[in-house]
Amino acid sequence: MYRYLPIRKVYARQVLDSRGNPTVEVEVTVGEGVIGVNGYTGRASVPSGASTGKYEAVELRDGEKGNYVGLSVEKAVNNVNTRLAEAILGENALNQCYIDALILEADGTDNKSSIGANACLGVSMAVARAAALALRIPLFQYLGGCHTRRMPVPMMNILNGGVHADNAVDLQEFMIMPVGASSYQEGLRMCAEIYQFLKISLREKGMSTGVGDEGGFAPDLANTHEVLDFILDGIRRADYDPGKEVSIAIDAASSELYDAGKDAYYFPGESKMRGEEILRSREEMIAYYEDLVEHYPIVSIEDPLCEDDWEGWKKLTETLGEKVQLVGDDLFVTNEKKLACGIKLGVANAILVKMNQIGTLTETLTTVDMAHKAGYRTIISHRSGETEDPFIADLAVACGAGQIKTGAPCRSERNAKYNQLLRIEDYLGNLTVYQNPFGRTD
Ligand code: 2PG
Ligand code: MG
Repeated sequence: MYRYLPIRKVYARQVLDSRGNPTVEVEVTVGEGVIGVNGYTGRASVPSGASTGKYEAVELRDGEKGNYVGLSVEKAVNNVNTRLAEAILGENALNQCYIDALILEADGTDNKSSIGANACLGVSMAVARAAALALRIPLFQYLGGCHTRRMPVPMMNILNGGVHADNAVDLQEFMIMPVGASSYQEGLRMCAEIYQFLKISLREKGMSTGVGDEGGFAPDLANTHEVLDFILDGIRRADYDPGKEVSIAIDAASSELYDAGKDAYYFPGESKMRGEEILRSREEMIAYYEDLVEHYPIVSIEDPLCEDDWEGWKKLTETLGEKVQLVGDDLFVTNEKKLACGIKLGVANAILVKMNQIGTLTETLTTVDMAHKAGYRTIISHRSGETEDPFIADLAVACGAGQIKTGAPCRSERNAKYNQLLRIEDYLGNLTVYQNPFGRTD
């Protein structure tokens, strides 16, 4: 078709995310003016984290003088409409790597603090979407190629805690994975059923069924064991076999619990519920996870230790790495250099992939490639502040990641991704592959 698809227009505006905070939305128009083409406009919007890793690329916000209590992103929007537009107008949208290199050059810093990772990523995503539109192929195939057909297993967050909810649950995310399903569609149904049964169980015990930022329930439960017991109950009531058909994953998001002054992890919820201060040392944290893995069908633990504790991570990988997936989120921040360190040191065995942690599509795909080559698993992930943009659903299939983390089957910014995956599976028909990422359990 085309070899040259010029970028004709780059335009950003401020929109709202799922928490009601401003974020960047970008429209990129390509092809206008080329004979026989009237132009295609790709639109993309950028998510935002709450438990952000300290080494993430910089999300530019206006600060004190800005609107929305300082959270407005007018500077980032302006950077798209001026500096980034100038850098890429007239360039070939089909050359994503080159466009992303121009974005990096225009920013000129290591962490995108000049233009803002939110500005950079919005443009990078919108260029890809415009190119796919112009070529008239689905985004997942544009990003992944003609052999792309592996559907991800949902890592569905059905109970929220940590900084994503105002309850007493200290670990941030409790997720279910339908590893025994035979298709994505079936897996999604199983999760949605368990979600409804969990709601019934909570209601019966007089617990709140209000939801947190990612759509999971957010009751005040006494400790992790109690949370896991409720989840097991939900799985069984939905008539699934825990461990065989449905496994459990946790995101401890422990950088949020780590108290540098005390060199220990402080559990505020458990402390409140027990009426005494609960602090756990690194060794106690490792023992804590060993105990959880022994008693529950847990297959994956994300950020079990904080982002700077590489030594602890190494110990933990040696202790539990053969048994469970250990996922670096804040630890790796989707950064090629950080991941290379992890691979060299034998730390973790999987990486959580969030485009806005690094700021361009090309850098994200480079990190994913590096992980796969080293035998690390990849999980494509949303942020706790999301938008209706389902880009990561296409990205998950494109990368053949095999796992996607995008919240509960509740709140439309989460379902936008789950529903897009239904469309992709439908489109590919019975050619899709849906696999238990941890091997067969039966
Ligand atoms: C995480 C994410 C997404 P946040 O820690 O993995 O679930 O949360 O976007 O708040 O960093
Ligand atoms: Mg995380």
